[in-house]
Amino acid sequence: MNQHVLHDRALTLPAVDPLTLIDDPAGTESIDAGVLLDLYRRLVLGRRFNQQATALTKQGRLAVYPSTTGQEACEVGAVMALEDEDWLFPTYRDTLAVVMRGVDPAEVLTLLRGDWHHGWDPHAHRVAPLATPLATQTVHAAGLARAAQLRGDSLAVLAMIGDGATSEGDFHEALNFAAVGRSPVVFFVQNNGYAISVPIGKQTAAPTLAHKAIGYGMPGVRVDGNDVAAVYQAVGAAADRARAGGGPTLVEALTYRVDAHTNADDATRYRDAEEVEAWLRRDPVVRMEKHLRARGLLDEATAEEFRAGAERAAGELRARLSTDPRPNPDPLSLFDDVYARPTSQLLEQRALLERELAAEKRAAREAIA
Ligand SMILES: Cc1ncc(C[n+]2csc(CCOP(=O)(O)OP(=O)(O)O)c2C)c(N)n1
Repeated sequence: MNQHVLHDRALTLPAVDPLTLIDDPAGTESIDAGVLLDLYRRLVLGRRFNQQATALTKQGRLAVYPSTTGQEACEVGAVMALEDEDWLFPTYRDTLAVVMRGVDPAEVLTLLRGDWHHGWDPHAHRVAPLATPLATQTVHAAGLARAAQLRGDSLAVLAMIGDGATSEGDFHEALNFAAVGRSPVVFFVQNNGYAISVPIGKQTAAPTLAHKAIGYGMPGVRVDGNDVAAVYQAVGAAADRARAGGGPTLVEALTYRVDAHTNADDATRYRDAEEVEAWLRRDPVVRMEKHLRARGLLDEATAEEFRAGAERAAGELRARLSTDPRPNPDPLSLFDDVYARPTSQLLEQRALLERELAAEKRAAREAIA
């Protein structure tokens, strides 16, 4: 009888203990010292970016901001593991990851400012738009990776996703599709413990999110998401494997969102201060700084230079968002770039909005007359 072989390689269950490097002074010796310093510089920049963006919501310059304070090691480490030819597929929370990819921070915040539906040219930076519908970016990432594979392009695709979004059907379809085609995707889950107010325990019955990989036929890895060097190493290894034709990997990073879900959320309603305190003691910026100092790689002058650089970048962003002319787009342009040939439902919705806008204009004219 013909024996069908499901796998050509045995997959082992992921270790529950996450990979961590920076708690041990010798832990990062395999990573170049210049890279380690650059990772730290970017953590400092990232923390300041989060603080500045949050302040801009209070000043009414930004409509909404999903902060990654506490998650900077994930945002920085994962993106810095990419090569120029690779692609990034972020979610709404991953603004910092997009900045780290080299996109102008003011453009990155365009959507969150409410100016326009998107802010940069995805092809120029190899960065897809921030996806607000949960997990849709994972199918787009799997599709692009498959297309690149069929064209013979050597690249890796990084799809970033939250723990809550792993309950979406799209996540299942993306992992299944990528694994069957052995497509070059790294699915990077930032497990920050909550989907708004829903804790991870109510999200999945799996022992860990990394375990889910085994069911699809790809390796699953757990990493300390507050250790920038460990994230850099784990995502880098998965991306190298993807580029070399080894197929997709699921990387679960354990981290914590220190701020509320967005500035519109009150996190004290669903989590207690002790929990937040415990995670603050594992702050990714402080931990990396300690590690570098213990290894003698960071002196005070360099630390000060990094802080000053972050302060300058924050000042520039504040000035840009306060003075840049706002585009004020036509509301009907909302429908322009959805489909090449719009569906009948979309045309109906467009006509409805057109009538409502005309009625508003008439009412305003009558009020003046
Ligand atoms: C398809 C879909 N359903 C519901 C929502 C509303 N929603 C926005 S964020 C969110 C929680 C997501 O949590 P998680 O994936 O853990 O990401 P985190 O915000 O923690 O980074 C929900 C339910 C949405 N944006 N899209």
